[in-house]
Parts: sequence; structure tokens; C-alpha cells
Amino acid sequence: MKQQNVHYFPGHMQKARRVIESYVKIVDLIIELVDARAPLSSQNPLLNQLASSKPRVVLLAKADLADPAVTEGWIEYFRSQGYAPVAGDLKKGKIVKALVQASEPLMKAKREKEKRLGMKKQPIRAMVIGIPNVGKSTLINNLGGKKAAAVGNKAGVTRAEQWIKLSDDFTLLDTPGILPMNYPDGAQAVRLALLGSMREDVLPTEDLAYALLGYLRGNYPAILKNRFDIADLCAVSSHETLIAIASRRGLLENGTPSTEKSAYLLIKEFKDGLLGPASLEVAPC
Ligand SMILES: Nc1nc2c(ncn2[C@@H]2O[C@H](COP(=O)(O)OP(=O)(O)O)[C@@H](O)[C@H]2O)c(=O)[nH]1
Ligand SMILES: [Mg+2]
Repeated sequence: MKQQNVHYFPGHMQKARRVIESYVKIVDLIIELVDARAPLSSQNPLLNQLASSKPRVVLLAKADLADPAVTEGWIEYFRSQGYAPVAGDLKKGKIVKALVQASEPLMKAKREKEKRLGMKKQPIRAMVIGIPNVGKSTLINNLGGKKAAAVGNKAGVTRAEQWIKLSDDFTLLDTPGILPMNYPDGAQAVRLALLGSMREDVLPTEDLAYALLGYLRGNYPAILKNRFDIADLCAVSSHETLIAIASRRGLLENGTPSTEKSAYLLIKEFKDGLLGPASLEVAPC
């Protein structure tokens, strides 16, 4: 696929940098959200620049839509990088406990400092950070569920932060840090578009569909066979596959199968998780 000339204005990046820098100062822990289907593509290295010294949980969001075996590989990968990885469906209650459990071991330095100073144990102050559409609001709403209460403003701060209290030991900033997307190459832009993190009109739908088809044919042929009833995938090209999908679903334009419509349908079904769990990126060895 051609390299696309789509870039954020430097001003946008500068603003993100300032906002995140100011938040990072007041938290003990970063919860970095990445999409489990393409964890590296959904990261932004800016975070490493701004928060390299903060303990970090890497939360592989939307793991319900990803290939579980591939997600296991990513968990190993992030652990080997020194982060505490957690994977899950952000809409489920279970994720709260998993997050709290992963966080406490990262607070060793904070706990030792409290002890040294003779202070009592202070709650962890955490914040959620990630690129658009990765699940930040979903997680904050989930974490801020019934039993949590806003713990109020901090005196003396002009634009006061709100903290959500998850337990006596854990509070969360109610505003997420939003990282701009990072896509140094076309393949990464394609992944971000397929995850729904990038505006749909940035890349042509048919280009995206061909990229997705190529990937699924190579890695998840059963998905295409089962969902669209394409028995001999090896015998048909990607273009013919799009025509077959259009025929099966009655997507016609002037009486003939429309690859434009089937391209759109394929992408939509992938985004909605209707094709079954699939990952777009495998952890490096
Ligand atoms: N299947 C699935 N969908 C999720 C998950 N987390 C978020 N979503 C969906 O992803 C979309 C974007 O989530 P949102 O929280 O608005 O992302 P934000 O832009 O990072 O705040 C919404 O449609 C959510 O319902 C998850 O773990 N699994
Ligand atoms: Mg949001």
C-alpha cells in the first residue's frame, strides 16, 4: 500500500505533550491502553519520552476481539520490557481486580518511601493514557462504577482534578490522557484504520479491505471460509473474494456484485468483532 501523507499538525502534538506532562507529574502509575489486536501500532512512543520513569501497567484492551494465543505472546513481550501487562474486555467488571492486582507490586518504591518517612500507606494515584478509540472512557466508566465515588478536588489547584476512588488503596484520575496516533509507515496506518482509531476517510476503503483480506487469508483463512462460505480460498484472488462476499450478501450495484460495498462490509464486520477473534500484529520474538 502507498505511503499516505496524513500527519497531525505539530501543534496538536505539542498540546498533547503539555497536557500529558502536567498529568504525569501528579500520578504514581500510568495505565497505558493499547489495542490487543495491534499493541505496537496502537502505542505512541511519545509516552516513553514523557513518562519513562513512571511505573506502567500496559492494558491490552479489547482482548475479547483478539486472538488469545497472540495476546499471550504480547503479555510475555511487555513483561520482558519491564511493564506489568494485563489483558481483557474493558466492559467487564473483572478487569478492575486485574488492574489493581497488577498495580500494587509496581508501587514498591512508593511504599518504601512512605515507610522511611514514617507515613501511612497512601492510595495509588493512577491515570489512563492511550490513543483515540482504544477504550479509555469505557475503562474509566467501568472503574468508576457503582461503588466508586469521586474523591473531590484538591485544594489550591485552579483547574482541579477529579479522582475516582476504587478502593482505600487506589484512586484514578477521571480524565484520560489522549495520545495522538503515531503512524510512521503505511502498514501501521492500515492497522490503526482497521482498529477504528483513525478516521475512516483517511484511507480508501478498498485499499483497506485488500490489506485486511491479504492478512486474513494468510493468518486466519478459517474466518473467511466460515463467515462468507468460501470453500477454496487458495483458488480465488482477493478481488474474487470481495466479489464472492458481495454475491453471498446480495451487495449489488446495477445488478452486479459491488466490491466497494463488500469492502465496506468486510471492514465493518471486522471492526465490530463479527468475524471472530483475530489479531493484526504478532509480538516480536
Ligand atoms: N469489544 C470491546 N469493545 C470495547 C472494549 N473497550 C472499549 N470498547 C469499545 O470501543 C469503542 C471506543 O471506546 P472508548 O472508551 O470510547 O474509547 P476512547 O476514545 O479511548 O475513550 C466503544 O465502542 C467501546 O464500546 C473492549 O474491551 N472490548
Ligand atoms: Mg473517550
